[in-house]
Amino acid sequence: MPRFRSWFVAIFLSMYPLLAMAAYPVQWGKGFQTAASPTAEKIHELHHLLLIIITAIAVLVFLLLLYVVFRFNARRHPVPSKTTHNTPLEIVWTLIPTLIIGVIAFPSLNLLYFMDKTKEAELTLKITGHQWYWSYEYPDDKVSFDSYMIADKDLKPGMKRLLEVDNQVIVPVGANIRLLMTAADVIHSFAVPALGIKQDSIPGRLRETWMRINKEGIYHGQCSEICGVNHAFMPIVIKAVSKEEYKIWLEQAKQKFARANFMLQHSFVILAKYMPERFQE
Ligand SMILES: [Cu+2]
Repeated sequence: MPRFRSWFVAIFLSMYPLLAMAAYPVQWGKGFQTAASPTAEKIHELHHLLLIIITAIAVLVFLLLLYVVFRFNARRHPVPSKTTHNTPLEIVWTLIPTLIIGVIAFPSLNLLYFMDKTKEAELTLKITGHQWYWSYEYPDDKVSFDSYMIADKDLKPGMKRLLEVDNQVIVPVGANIRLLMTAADVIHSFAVPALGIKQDSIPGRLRETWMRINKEGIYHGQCSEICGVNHAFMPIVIKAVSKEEYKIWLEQAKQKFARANFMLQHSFVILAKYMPERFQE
């Protein structure tokens, strides 16, 4: 029995770092995915602060309620007080909640502005939501591609169902990356929990946020705005690699996607060329 237990502990401990580092949902996963960007770290800090405050408020209100129920019930307190106003008490119960809101508002607004944009962006990534896939564009390097989910039947061993795509977004680790978002049809929402990003992408508008990924790795996300029948099937995969690897990928991507983009841009010309005469005006 002790032997079995030590094995169990060993297996559990060896799995724990994996679970803790996962940037995707895991069985029995609780709490947040590990923060992999400054924004996500700050969101977690704010969450912990709020959790302490709301727990303290809930405990205080619960204790006050218990006190009232036991101390002032009809049996123990047959003649109720007729007091209607108590100025010092009213000042206190107005002032304390106001102070609490102030304590919450300061870090909350601070975080909101921190998430808003980055001053020194090394790279810009434009993200467009479509029904039902994402397309990505690196405007500085003239690279753009679409990213579709890998269907269940095409999954290879070790792949995560509903969370893998054919073309991953490759970005350099540690770089400030400006994210510009829009949508081509309906409202989508670009959400990657480990990076602390959740931003609606809206047709006809360009929205901005940013990310800096702390650690090399693969980060999964999903569209988080109900955008139609295949809403659940437009995942996001961001892979953070070293700056050298990124440069190599960029060169390959230019070649790989150039052909596809050329075909797309010229598809009407190509079609017209091989179409029967009667379709040509
Ligand atoms: Cu969507």
